[in-house]
Parts: sequence; C-alpha cells; structure tokens
Amino acid sequence: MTGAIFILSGAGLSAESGLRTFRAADGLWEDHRVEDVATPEAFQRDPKLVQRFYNERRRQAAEAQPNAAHKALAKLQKNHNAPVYLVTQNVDDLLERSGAEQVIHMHGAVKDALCAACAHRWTAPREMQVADPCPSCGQPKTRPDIVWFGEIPYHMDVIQDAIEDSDLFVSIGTSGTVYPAAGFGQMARHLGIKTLELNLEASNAPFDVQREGKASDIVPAWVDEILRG
Ligand code: BV8
Repeated sequence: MTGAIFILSGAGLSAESGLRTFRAADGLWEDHRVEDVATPEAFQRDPKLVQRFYNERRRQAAEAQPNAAHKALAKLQKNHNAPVYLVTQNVDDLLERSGAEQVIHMHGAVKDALCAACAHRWTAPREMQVADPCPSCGQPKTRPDIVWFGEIPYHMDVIQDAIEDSDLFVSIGTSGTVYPAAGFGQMARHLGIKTLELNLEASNAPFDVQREGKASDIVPAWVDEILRG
C-alpha cells in the first residue's frame, strides 16, 4: 500500500483542457519566445506586452474546463489514506476547480495579482492594466502573481518537506526542462523514493516506471489502481 504521494504536474496536465503547452507552441507567443516575455526584464521593458500576454492566459484559463486527469487527482487526494501533495508548475486553477485542495503553485497563479511595492495579493481583474493601483497601498506597481524566469519559485521549503515525506514521486505532463522543478525527480531518487512518469511521450529522465498516453486516459487509470490498493 502506498503512503504519501508527491505529484509534480506541468502543462501536459492541462493540454486537453485546451491550454497550450510551452513546447507545442515552440515556446512562442505572438512570435515572442516565452522565455523573453515571462521575465522581470521583459516586464520592465514592455509592461503592456507582458500584461497583454497574461491577460490572454488569464482569459484562456478562465474559459478552460478541468479534464478527467484534474478530476482524478482531486479524487485521489480525497480518498487516498495518506497525504497527496499536488505541486504544479501550471498557473491555471483547473485542479482547484476539480475539488483539489492545497494545490502548491510553485510558479504562481494567473488568476492572482501581486503588488511589487507592498506584496499584497488579490484576485486579478480579467484584464490587468499597467497603471492599475494596488488595492492596498495604492501604488501603480501591480503585476501578475507569476514566477518569471530568473525569479525564485514559491513554496520551495514546503515542497522539499513534501518530497521527504513521500513514498512515491509522480511526474505528470512535464518535459522536465525548467529548474528547480526538473530537479525534484532526482531529489526523490536520491532519497530512495520510487518514481513514476505519466506523459504523452516519455521524457529522458531516469524514472523507475514510465507510462505513455494522454493525461485524461492514463491519470484516471493510475488513480484507480492506487485507490484499489
Ligand atoms: C530560478 C510561469 C533561481 C510563467 C514558468 C540554464 C540551465 C538550467 C537552468 C537555467 C539555465 N538558465 C536559467 C535557468 C533557470 C531557469 C530555467 O530552468 N530555464 C530553463 C528554460 C533552462 N529557471 C528559472 O529561472 C526558475 N528560477 O531558477 O531561480 C533559484 C531557484 C531555486 C532556488 C534559488 C534560486 C524559475 C522558473 C519559473 C519560470 N516560470 N511559468 C508562465 O507560465 O508564463 S516556467 C513554465 O515553463 C511552466 O511553469 C513550466 O515550468 C515550464 C514549461 O514546462 P512544462 O510544464 O513541462 O511544459 P512543456 O511545454 O515544456 O512540456 C509539456 C509536456 O506535456 C511535455 O512533456 C509533453 O509530452 C506533455 N504533454 C503534452 N500533451 C499532453 C502531455 N502529457 C499528457 N497528456 C497530454 N495530453
């Protein structure tokens, strides 16, 4: 019987909900490389462009519906007899809308806004404008609550503790190209934790077990196996 389970998810979990993965778009948006838009420098240089990028992502995420994989992970977390840590690189809230709790968004959440002056957080308006004043301090220093390239991911201490507490590490729908998330599987292996990858195509990281298929097929099947014990 499996104890605590650590699940790291990436863009592939939400692909069948219609949210484009980074690789599928060759990492491009309006001919910009995502790495060039999702950075503090880009926001400094052209805040309107970056706000437009996230306004579009926020609208798409709000219009998307959870798929069977999101729902299966929420079911696992509700019914498994040990903790299920849901750590995601995704900025959408499809896991929460499936009933999952305490989802750890290590790269932030596109539905939220952050004040760069006073660190106040609130639910972003559908369209954020560069000059929007912070509802708390009033300064026009507002930004999407997103971890950009070159910024430190959120909740790293909680994530470390969760990995150490787990018996099984599962990677779902991520290419494992972005660090430090891409290093979590190695951390698990060093701790002697069994690792499983559920992905459309197996990545080249050394998981103990790799299953290929669409998340909406292979994640519910795996969850049912775990819950059957
Ligand atoms: C940091 C929010 C310091 C933004 C994101 C050189 C070498 C190594 C590292 C670096 C380097 N230069 C710079 C770095 C560090 C950098 C990094 O790793 N860069 C990469 C590009 C090399 N990392 C950082 O800057 C991070 N910060 O390092 O700070 C630090 C760290 C720790 C402690 C102290 C200091 C911050 C990174 C966060 C960036 N923000 N997201 C936004 O969303 O707009 S990253 C963003 O890209 C996502 O969040 C995600 O993490 C990543 C995309 O990855 P995936 O989710 O895997 O998506 P991808 O498209 O790549 O793959 C899709 C997968 O789905 C595929 O495997 C495919 O097979 C699968 N799939 C597709 N369809 C399906 C499917 N699977 C199942 N079913 C399907 N239907």
